[in-house]
Amino acid sequence: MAFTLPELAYAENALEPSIDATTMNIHRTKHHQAYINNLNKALEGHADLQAMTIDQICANVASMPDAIKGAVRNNGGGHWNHSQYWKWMAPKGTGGAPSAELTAAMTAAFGSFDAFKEKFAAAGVGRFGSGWAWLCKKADGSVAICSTPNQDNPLMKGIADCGGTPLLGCDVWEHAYYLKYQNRRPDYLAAWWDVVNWNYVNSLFAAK
Ligand code: MN3
Repeated sequence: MAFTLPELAYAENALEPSIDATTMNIHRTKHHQAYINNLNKALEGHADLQAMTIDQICANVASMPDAIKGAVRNNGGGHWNHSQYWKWMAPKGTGGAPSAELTAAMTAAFGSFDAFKEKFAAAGVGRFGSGWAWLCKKADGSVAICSTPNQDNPLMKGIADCGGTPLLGCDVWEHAYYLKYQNRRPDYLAAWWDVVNWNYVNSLFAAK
């Protein structure tokens, strides 16, 4: 079945002032939609791959046919990453806070919640060019920060340098912030904390 653009759980202007409505609209209906269209096109004629979930597609992309591997990596990653990104955000004041269990894991890994935020932002600011910053849960239950280029993500076995289950990811492509923040990626990342949906992050940490 063809992949489609997921509905937003909030209005396009609901993340202002952190994320402006115009950026949300273009990012979702143009950029994310293009990843979906190109993924569906790449999968045409591959019924076995079309039957997979987007999580399975990301996990197995390294073993896909060479003719479509690059397109599926870029556009399948783009679809998974953005579908989660919209869910990792919520209007300011509604996203809750890290659970006691997640806070304990972040404190064990980074020293404190504030130190986590500094290191996560540094991963985003330090990503040269386009990509994502991630907080992941490892197999042993600990958490770690990493970043990936382009639309790669930690689900991509044999491709991503980092592994684990993504708990939180931030898009640091210029299209995610340039209209409002221009070259000031650190300002976007600083404002982004106001709209993180910790309730969703907590549910991922508890589930996996
Ligand atoms: Mn994007």
